[in-house]
Amino acid sequence: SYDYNVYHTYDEIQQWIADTANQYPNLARKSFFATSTEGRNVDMLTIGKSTDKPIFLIDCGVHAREWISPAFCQCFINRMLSQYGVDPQVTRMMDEMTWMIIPLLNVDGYEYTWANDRMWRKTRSKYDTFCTGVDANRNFDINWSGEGASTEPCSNTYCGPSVESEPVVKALSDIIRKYKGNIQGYIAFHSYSQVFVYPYSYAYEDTENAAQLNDVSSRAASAIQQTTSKIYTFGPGYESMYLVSGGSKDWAYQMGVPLSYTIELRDTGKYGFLLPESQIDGTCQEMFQAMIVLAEEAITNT
Ligand code: 0X9
Ligand code: ZN
Repeated sequence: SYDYNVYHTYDEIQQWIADTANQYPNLARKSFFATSTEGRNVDMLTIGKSTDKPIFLIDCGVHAREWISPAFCQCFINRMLSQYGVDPQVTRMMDEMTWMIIPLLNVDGYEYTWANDRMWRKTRSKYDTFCTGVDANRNFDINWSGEGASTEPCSNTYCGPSVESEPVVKALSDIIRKYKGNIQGYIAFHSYSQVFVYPYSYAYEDTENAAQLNDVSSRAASAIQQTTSKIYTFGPGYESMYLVSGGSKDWAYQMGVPLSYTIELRDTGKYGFLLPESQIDGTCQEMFQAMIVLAEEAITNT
């Protein structure tokens, strides 16, 4: 059976998505999400008992080198599917919400981290003679190309030649536009630094529900500490070390998603992006407890 405690290649993840949908036909559905710049398929798994409940949208693997992110999406989905009808909390999460999850968004970049450069971050689109790639988390339609993004193609935070120039960013934006009003929660999983980041990141400004976002992340962080003793911090993006323009969670919030987060998974810098596989399980355990808190908030918010 599938080993959730190792990192998998793009091909293995694609196969896993198909196998998972086949294994749980009543709880999971695979759909085409996007074709990447280099022509790879990006798939989405929609999971839940019904497909018409309020939506929780999750993406993993926006930044190629943050391997723990797609690993988390896979173990999260596996736990939801395998514990349905067994664990009452999972059953409630699956009964009351429709989960739309893209386990690996930046497929081209991810493939490149396996084949060529483990520390690659961006997509693999070529808009420049010398430098490749766009930072997918600077390519959304929120203060695009503003502070905290670079217009220089060689920069690791290059915002791209235009808004939604990246096919995977366009596809994620399209799905948020399509289900606008029905999406209660949105999370982009990144690494590293163990932090719950909520809007805004593009400006020194608080959202109308800042107190709620703060309270929810505080409770999620407590749940984590009780599970693995790991410390996660939380706060608005502008409070962290740098501003970010064109990021997905600011854009999702602006489109009406009340609970919108970037979550930075393990660790705090010892291994950084090169998090050992031995820490996948602990990361999954702790973040699952946080997801229970976030899901409950999303359910009672509706
Ligand atoms: O820079 C980013 O896109 C995110 N960090 S990462 O190391 N995963 O690349 C941070 C996005 C959250 N916003 C802020 N920290 N302001
Ligand atoms: Zn990232």
